[in-house]
Amino acid sequence: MTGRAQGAPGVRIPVNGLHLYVEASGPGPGTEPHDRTRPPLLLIHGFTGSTRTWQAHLGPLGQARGLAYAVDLVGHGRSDAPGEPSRYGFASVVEDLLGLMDRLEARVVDVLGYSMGGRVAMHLALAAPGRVRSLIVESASPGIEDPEERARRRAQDEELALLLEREGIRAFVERWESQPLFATQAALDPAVRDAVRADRLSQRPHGLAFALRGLGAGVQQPLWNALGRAAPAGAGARRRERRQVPPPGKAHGCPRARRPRGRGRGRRACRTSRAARGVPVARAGVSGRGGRPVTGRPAGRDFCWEVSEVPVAWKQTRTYQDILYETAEGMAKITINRPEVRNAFRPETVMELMDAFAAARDDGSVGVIILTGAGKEAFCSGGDQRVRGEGGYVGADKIPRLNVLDLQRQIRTLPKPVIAMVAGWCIGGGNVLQLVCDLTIAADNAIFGQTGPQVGSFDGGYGAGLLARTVGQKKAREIWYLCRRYTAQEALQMGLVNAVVPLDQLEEETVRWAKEILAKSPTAIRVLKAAFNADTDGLAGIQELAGNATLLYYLTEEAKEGRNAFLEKRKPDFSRFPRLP
Ligand code: 2NE
Repeated sequence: MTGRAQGAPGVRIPVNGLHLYVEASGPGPGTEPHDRTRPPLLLIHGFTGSTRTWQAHLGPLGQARGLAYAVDLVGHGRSDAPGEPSRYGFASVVEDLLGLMDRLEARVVDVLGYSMGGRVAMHLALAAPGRVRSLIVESASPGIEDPEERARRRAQDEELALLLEREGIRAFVERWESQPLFATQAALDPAVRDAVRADRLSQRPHGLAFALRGLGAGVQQPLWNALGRAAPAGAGARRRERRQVPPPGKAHGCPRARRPRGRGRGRRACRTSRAARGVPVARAGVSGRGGRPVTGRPAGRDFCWEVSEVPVAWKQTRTYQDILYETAEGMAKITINRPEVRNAFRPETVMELMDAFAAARDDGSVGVIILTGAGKEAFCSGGDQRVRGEGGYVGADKIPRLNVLDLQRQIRTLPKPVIAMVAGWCIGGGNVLQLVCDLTIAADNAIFGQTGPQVGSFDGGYGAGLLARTVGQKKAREIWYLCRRYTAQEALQMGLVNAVVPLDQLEEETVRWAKEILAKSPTAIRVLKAAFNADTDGLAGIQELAGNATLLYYLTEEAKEGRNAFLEKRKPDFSRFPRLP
């Protein structure tokens, strides 16, 4: 981070070769530190605005939310205004905002964007769905659909850009404020109006001119359909209790915010209150409920267009007796469905699980698998003790088995990440199942432990060895020898799980993790999984990693030459393939 801007309450942070100015607001002295499970709120001003746009609101929003940041967009306020026009395009601005989020250690944010800032916010959410939990957009259009109208808008913006460059900021502001759109600002409190005007007059002409050319509504491709496909955190639109939330890409319930038809289409997705136009969110009492995403006020008042997280629309794509198999959006969710026995598994359950994992492995549309238990009471309580016979667990075929060990290996070796989504009891063989998953997201009601030495059993494979690798030798021995129970927080502390979230956010958070992985290179993830296994799984792990090397080799022209030469009954010619150092 860099130093404080002179006379300013914020800091200028270097990102991708320029500095972005940021102001932050958090809990006051003596209050609880920021709750890291709630993402900060990122405020993005409109064209000619700056962090001053939010002056009256940043403090209260930070107090209410735990942490809020306001940023000056490139070319605006106290951020740099570089001379290269390419730094003002949506892609570049989004890249810079993501870099800024990294610098602020804000992996995920809720975003509130006004006007141009709203359009930038939509691009941010689409470019990095895993990093935007919810999006509140005020007075911003997803885009002008009619190409002719878009071209007209571009020409208007170019005219304004030239005015800025030739006649300077004062002439521009006078012209800008004379637009009918701002007529209602006459009714604003004079102090507010003067502040908005002073903010505009303090801008650098070339910064605004470049912003108009790079981020203007005339250059923006319409996002209506894209938003319909991918909402923040990939979740789609939610019809909230307050009703007015639109499905993205569709007209919504705010009477002033219909997808416009005819003249002015795409200029503003909604006309908003006087307060919202002059000083956005003048009454924005943004508040969270139990750590839920903040999504704004009822439409028709300050916030008229809202895209927010919804539960994934899972589709049951295979039918079983003891488990559920559902898929959606690149994920498969496998649920042990025996809540009456705390999701204990019997041989039939394990066989179904193996079949389901094989299906998820073979399904090219699935990139991440979520393993969970039905209900809030339990993830899994291990082997069903009622069917434990002489030599293992006895199923319908009357053969005693410990086939859960095969399932553990299957979860380990299938080349897609498996995330355990754990609520409630995670005990015995159930805990070993979550252990062999790549990642574990736990609800705050989760309880972990082994019971083997109490009920006459043990798992000396992954259950002992991998547990010791995961939590350390001493802790693993404690867990097995004493058969104690551990809370979700204790599990987090010992590295047994990756995150703990409130129970009602468990699926939301797990899906967010899954979608972040889905946005990454599948081959890199696949080989990394094998590499982690190679470190722990001996020759079997090396075999798995080597299998990936062979797979990649098969895809090369060099390997194909060997196969083709054999099939064509000729000598292979490997001479054209390089011997890299
Ligand atoms: C899981 C736990 C702690 C839950 O306690 P609570 O008080 O919430 O429920 P409750 O009343 O104990 O259980 C509800 C019903 O589920 C059955 C119970 O018997 C009870 O049935 P009803 O009395 O209503 O008829 N139930 C729960 N877990 C079961 C199980 N594993 N098998 C059959 N029925 C089960 C508490 O229930 C508990 O401690 N359960 C036993 C945990 C356990 O010891 N699991 C086996 C470990 S060994 C293993 O999994 C394993 C291995 O070590 C090696 C290889 C393969 C497997």
